[in-house]
Amino acid sequence: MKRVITYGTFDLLHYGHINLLRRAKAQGDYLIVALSTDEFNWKEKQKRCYFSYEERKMLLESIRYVDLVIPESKWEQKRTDIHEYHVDTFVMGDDWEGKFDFLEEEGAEVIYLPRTPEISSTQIKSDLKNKTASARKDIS
Ligand code: C2G
Repeated sequence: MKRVITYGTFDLLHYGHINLLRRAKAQGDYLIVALSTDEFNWKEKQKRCYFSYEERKMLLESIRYVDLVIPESKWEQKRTDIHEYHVDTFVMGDDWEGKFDFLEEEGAEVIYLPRTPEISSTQIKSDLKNKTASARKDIS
């Protein structure tokens, strides 16, 4: 059984995330998602999530491509995760191209997949903000 792992925040889950998870699963038979905790997101990525870790975890666990969700609480855990979860392949979107090649030293294949270009959680938030603002203008 080929085991794949990927990492991320997955806030405001959207089709770009699903495209990534589908292609990551296609690299093997079992997909582990290391989901950034709320603390990790704020401390390390200055991201305030709309959905809490538990809510984001529940959403991910409902996706057919995802077999296991574990917490991502620090950058450094990737090396040990490879061994602890017997991972064969590490997958990330290509916005991270080259950043995790060192995991090959742990015996994992490292794959970067093209991002889905036109969608992001940040984009969703700003679109919603603009739409609300323009809607307010229309009715005022
Ligand atoms: N992604 C994608 N297309 C998008 C948006 C995201 O392919 N339009 C991919 C990203 O490249 C990443 C995954 O979906 O592989 C999760 O994206 P984020 O939740 O933004 O994760 P990120 O903040 O990049 O955290 O240790 C690694 C970090 O936890 C990654």
